Formats: sequence, C-alpha cells, structure tokens
Amino acid sequence: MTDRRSFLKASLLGAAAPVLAWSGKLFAGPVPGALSTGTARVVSTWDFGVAANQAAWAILGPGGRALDAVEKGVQVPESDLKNHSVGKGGYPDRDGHVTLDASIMDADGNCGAVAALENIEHPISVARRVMERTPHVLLVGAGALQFAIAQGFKQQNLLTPEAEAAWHEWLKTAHYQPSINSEVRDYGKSGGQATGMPGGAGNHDTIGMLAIDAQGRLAGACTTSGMAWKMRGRVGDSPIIGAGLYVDGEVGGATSTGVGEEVIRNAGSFLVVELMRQGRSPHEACKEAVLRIVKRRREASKTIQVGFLAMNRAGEVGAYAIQRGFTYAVCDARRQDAVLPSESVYATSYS
Ligand code: SD4
Repeated sequence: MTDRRSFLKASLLGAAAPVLAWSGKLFAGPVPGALSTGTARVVSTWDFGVAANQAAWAILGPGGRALDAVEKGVQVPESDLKNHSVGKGGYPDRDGHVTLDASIMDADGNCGAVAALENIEHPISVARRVMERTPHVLLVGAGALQFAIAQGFKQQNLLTPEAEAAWHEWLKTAHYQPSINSEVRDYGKSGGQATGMPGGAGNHDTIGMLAIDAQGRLAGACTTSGMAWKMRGRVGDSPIIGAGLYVDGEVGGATSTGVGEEVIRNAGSFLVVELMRQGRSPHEACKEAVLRIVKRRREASKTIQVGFLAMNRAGEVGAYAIQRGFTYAVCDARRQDAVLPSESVYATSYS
C-alpha cells in the first residue's frame, strides 16, 4: 500500500516509461523526444485522447494551425455520449444539471474560458469565442450561456438518459463525496470509462490537449464536465488559465487532469511551464509539480489523483501523476494511435 517505503520506491522509478497496450497495439518507441523542424505533434490526456488526437491531426498533418487543431480535437470527447466527464453525456451536478468548464490558449498569451456553462455541446468553441470576440478571459454560468446564444450556438439538453440514470442511482444514497480518477481501480480494463469509484461513478475523463504545428506554433485546450455530483456552482481547474491549462510560446504548454482543487491551489499548469522555463524537461517539470501537491497534502494525496501532461517548444513530451493509471495519447507523423502510461508517485492503488 501507500506507506512511506512504497512512496519512496515509486518516487525512485526510472525515467523510461514502460509501454502500454492500446486496442491490441503497442507503442514501441520511447517517450516522445524533440521533433525535427517543420513537423507537428499533438498529445492529450487519457487513452480516449487517441480519437481526439486523430481529429486534431486531420488539421495538423496537412500543415494547419495548432489552435484550430486543439479546438477540433477536443470536440470529439465533448460529443462522445459514452464519455461521462466531458461535454454531452457528462454526469450532472448533485442537483441534476450538466455544467461544463473549458479553456483554450495560444502561444501568444491569448486565452478564453467558460465555466459552469449549461446546454451547449461544445464549451471549447465558446471559450475560443470568448478569446477572440470579447476583451475578457472567462465567462461563467448564465452570462456564458447568454454569450454563446448570441454567438449562434444552439441550446440542447446535455443530460443523456444514461447519465440521468446514474444520477438517480447516486441519489439513493446522495453521499456527498465527489471524487475523481477511479482508474486506479480500473487500470487496464475499462478503456478509459471508469466505474465503481467511491461516491458511485467513474468521472476521470477530462481532456487536456497540447499541440505544436509545423510552423512551431503551440496551443492548448482543456474541457470537462468536472466532478460527478459536484455542488451546484463548483468550478474546477480546467477553465482556470494557469491551473488546468497554460501555454507560453517561448517555453511550452501544460495541462492537468484530476482533482481540480489541488491543481488550482498550486497554479499547476503555470508551475509546470515555469519549471520548463528554468530548464527542466517536460517530464521533470510535471514530476516536480506533482510532488509539490503531495508534499503539501501528504495524507490527502493518498486518495486523490492529479496528473500533468506537458510539451515544450521542441515538441518533447512528459507526464507525471500522483496515482498509477494516468495515461496520455501521442500523435505525430510517425504514428497516430500511441498511448503511454505516466509514471506516478504511488505505484499502487489506494483502494
Ligand atoms: C475538475 N480536473 O473539474 C477536473 C476533473 C478531471 O479527470 O480532470 N477529471 O476538477
């Protein structure tokens, strides 16, 4: 279990990540290193990032812009009804409302975000409109919806029958313990759709995506329905620039998944980028940011998950998580369906 010995042992694991099977295939290469000039790459959190990456690659491959690629890429899980933590089909809050958070950022510090947005399938596209068509960075709740409607987005019910049934099941006990990332229980079995978590449902599927295009431009996007059964009005890290997402064209980008409160407390993605600015590799920077959370929250960290994913301006990629089970998908000219396991502080599940 997660005693000091296993903590130390897990912390001392080497830098070379093992390979992970995905759809019967194996990513046989090493953790992605620097790109040669004029080539592109996109990475995203979790194994379902493969499909999102491929949509992004349809733009990046022919030489398109990173910003367009990340927006189109994360729209895939936003529309995936089987993904219960992003977009349509996401699990609702404890009062039955599906509320969505999203952010987008380019290499020049342009950024936009929405939080607690309801009834709009693609919050990432509303976030981009906030970035490009308002002088603001973040719109929330009713105001964000009003803006989306004014921009021509169509309203629709995002609560699917499956998500509603899961909510009704949760209501039987209504035990308020919103927790995240049960992949520590489901690792290797569920293909990203977790089940059986404390509190009654899996909800670890936030997507954070980082891309670099053939012209060397970086961009990132992050989108989620947040914690299942959360308090109405709760907002996580995903729409907070510097927490769930940060991009700096001179350095690189970072994104996060997991318990948003812990990421916000540590300005997580900003920290990862600043550590890269100081010379750390993406892997080292993600690891240091995770260890800061664990150091501050030694006891709590045994039962929560946070994972960071980073890419520097050379296209090098790294990731690190508190718990075992965090994966990330990588797509470039070499192959488009790779999934790699992140290293973690704790080598074993807390459950
Ligand atoms: C949040 N960070 O709302 C999101 C949830 C998440 O993997 O990433 N789940 O706190």
